[in-house]
Amino acid sequence: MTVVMGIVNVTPDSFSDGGRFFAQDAAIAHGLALRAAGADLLDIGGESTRPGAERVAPSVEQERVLPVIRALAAEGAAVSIDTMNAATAAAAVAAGATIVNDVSGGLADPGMLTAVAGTGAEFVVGHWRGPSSDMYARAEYGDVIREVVTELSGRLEAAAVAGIAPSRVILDPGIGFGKRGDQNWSVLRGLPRILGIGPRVLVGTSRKRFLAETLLPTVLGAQRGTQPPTLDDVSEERRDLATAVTSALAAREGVWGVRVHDVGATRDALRIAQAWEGDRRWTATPSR
Ligand code: PMM
Repeated sequence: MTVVMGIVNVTPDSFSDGGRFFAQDAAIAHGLALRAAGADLLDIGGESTRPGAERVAPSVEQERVLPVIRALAAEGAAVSIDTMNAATAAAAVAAGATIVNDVSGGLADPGMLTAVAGTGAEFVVGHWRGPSSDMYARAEYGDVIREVVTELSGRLEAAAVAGIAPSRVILDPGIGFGKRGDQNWSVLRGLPRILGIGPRVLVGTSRKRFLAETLLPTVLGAQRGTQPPTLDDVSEERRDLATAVTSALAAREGVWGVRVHDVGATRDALRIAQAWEGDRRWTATPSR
């Protein structure tokens, strides 16, 4: 069965009240709720990678995430750390994380590959072309899927040179990272080619802008007054339903895991899609 990775953000702006301790308690409670809803893995992040987001100092990031990782690991949860900083990755593994999830695939911090190699953790290698502050400036492709495959293969090779065997690597095409609407659909359509590289594959579409862009024409009827609808009019609930659909379709292609906010909706979608498949495919991917 496809692994469901539940998203736990420990950023003050993720919680209305702000404040570090409040954010940590809320994140721990949220992680436990996601686990109860069927998450196999909890992905803890202390730095937003949203388009336009500014970087956070590694010390601040660690203050946010380490207590949350310790608490969730102590509850028996499998935990990954969503970070682009080598120091945070190493500290997170020492605190109980077993997977380092780097959306930059080791490009943002030159120390990342060596740090991960030394921990023995598994390594999610995201496809990335540069910081979120101006990521769309790099969304220029001739053949998007071919370029993503080539660039991810390059990162896989760099990881191997640093001592991270391909069996420890999970490739992620980086949906929304340096990719505009249609480019994301091209990448999803090309998933078999990403799977063809060899390692396990993780896909994260959850609540992303390209889903809202695709749904936008359907909210026209709901527009208020004379204002045309904007992406904000595509509710979180509708983005979650769209995410459950893309996650089930990705699972059908044979990905190892999906990264989502609404674990319950995606779990249901995966169960229904699997029932359709019967015994034909999807013989369990070992979740290690
Ligand atoms: N997307 C975000 C953050 N971390 N990690 C992986 N492996 N793949 C993703 O697609 C990914 C990620 C950005 O989304 P969020 O800000 O809603 O968590």
